[in-house]
Amino acid sequence: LSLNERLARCVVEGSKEGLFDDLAEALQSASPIEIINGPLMAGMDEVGRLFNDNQLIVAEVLQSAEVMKAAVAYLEPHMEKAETAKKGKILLATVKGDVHDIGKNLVEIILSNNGFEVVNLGIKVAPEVLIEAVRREEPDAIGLSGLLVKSAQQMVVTAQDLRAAGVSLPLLVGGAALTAKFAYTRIAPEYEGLVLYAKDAMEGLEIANRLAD
Ligand code: B1M
Repeated sequence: LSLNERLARCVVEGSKEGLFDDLAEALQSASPIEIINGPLMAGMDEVGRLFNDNQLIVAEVLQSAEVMKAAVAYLEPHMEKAETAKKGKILLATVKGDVHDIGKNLVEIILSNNGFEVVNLGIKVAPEVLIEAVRREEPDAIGLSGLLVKSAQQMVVTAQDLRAAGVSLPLLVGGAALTAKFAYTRIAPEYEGLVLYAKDAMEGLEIANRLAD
């Protein structure tokens, strides 16, 4: 197997055997983000496909998630860090009812490596908890992540609740079940402030940088 195939296989099989050696080798010719977006994401997509096809059970998907998290943790110190003054504070949360956090945590790593202060509220964050955190933390923007189809709808509800609470900070939204179209036609009309869709963590950073300028 090629190096990329071995890395993807570690994720698919939920096995850390050889993982860190292969990551070290991959780092010689690719950046951490390229490794994450390439072979590691390819492995995760395959996990999603196999799970959808009933060839994997939740416990196995969880093991794959553990491998992905371990790989990201290994790569993190190798990521470029911008030595800049704090550009702003961003609250991050996975929406109510959703436990998926690998993508959100990737967004956290990339934003905090690039000058943003990030307050990560974790998973299954109910609108009232988010609103309380907005009052406490006084952030410059809010980031919501969600991977389930129902999470996209939950983002609409969250946007409505934020508006009702008088919050109009820029709202960055992302996650596999979301599309730009849904963000701009379903979430944005329910919110007072700007709604911005990011397809991945790097685009999330670009948007955050634009907001900070
Ligand atoms: Co779940 N799961 N899962 N799962 N899981 C999906 C999402 C699914 C598509 C798999 C499938 O069926 N093919 C499916 C959703 C179906 C749907 O709603 N359409 C699914 C399901 C059904 C479920 C359960 C319901 C299964 C069950 O219990 N029967 C259950 C849900 C529990 C719940 O949330 N209430 C469940 C549970 C789990 C595990 C716990 C086992 C585990 C999560 C572990 C964890 O996160 N700690 C898990 C996993 C790992 C997946 C898949 C396989 C991989 C997700 C992932 O981590 N990808 C996933 C299939 C897939 O996506 N291929 C699947 C890697 C990660 C880096 O990508 O999070 O998409 P992602 O982030 C991307 C972008 O989306 C974006 O940037 C990242 C890339 O840079 N992004 C943002 C994300 N958030 C952003 C925020 C931003 C900006 C960009 O700004 C704020």
